[in-house]
Amino acid sequence: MTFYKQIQAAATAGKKLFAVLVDPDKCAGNSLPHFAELACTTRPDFIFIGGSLTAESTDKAIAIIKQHCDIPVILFPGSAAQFSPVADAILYLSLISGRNADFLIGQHVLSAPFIRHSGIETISTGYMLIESASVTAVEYMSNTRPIPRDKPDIAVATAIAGELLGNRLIYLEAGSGASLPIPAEVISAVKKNISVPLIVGGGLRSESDIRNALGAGADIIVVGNMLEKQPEMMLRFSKIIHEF
Ligand code: 1GP
Repeated sequence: MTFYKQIQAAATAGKKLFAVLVDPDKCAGNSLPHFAELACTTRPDFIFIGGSLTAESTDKAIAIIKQHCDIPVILFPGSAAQFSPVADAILYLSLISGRNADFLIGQHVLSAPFIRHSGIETISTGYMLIESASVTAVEYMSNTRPIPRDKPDIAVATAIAGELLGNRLIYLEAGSGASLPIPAEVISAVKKNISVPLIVGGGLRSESDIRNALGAGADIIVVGNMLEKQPEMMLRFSKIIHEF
């Protein structure tokens, strides 16, 4: 079964999924093997890998993860340069909240021949940046404006457009390390208006942040920053998500 079919089946069954995010640049020293071992025992559903700006090799980071852990590794690339054929799948992200052609189609053209040649599963994803309290790395690096956090109607129209264009997932992103996560009103409004699974991430730090996102309708929860600082929270978050 493809990863997308697994995601779709889980969303249909109301079974929530957990993805931990690894930024290859923030895995200096021994932290990545330890993180991967922890993931191996905690069993999140996916390891997403990528970042807005990375200098480290994605191939190398995936190789380290795969030495220590059998959880599927899914690319969550900040640019075409982060493509790696050794990942298990790729979220083929179109930044549909923005109006920068490079992130709507440009990076895709650059990476498409490599992706096709690799044969890895490709999951088209409408990626939507929602305003947080301050400028995030993804906002700056993508040179796009996020959707205002108090305008759920714009988020809904954007998500519907993303689905109509053929995206098979919608990802509501506050930005890695965002001071404020996606408002529950935006999550629930989008969820009510789409039929593809919904990913929510960015600035989720506490159990209540995660419960709020799940309660509002997130199908997949992504946590990065918080677990870099406190990896031991992975087990707690995993329990909350899987028992929700
Ligand atoms: C960022 O949605 C992810 O792209 C995760 O964000 O690092 O803030 O958890 P955090």
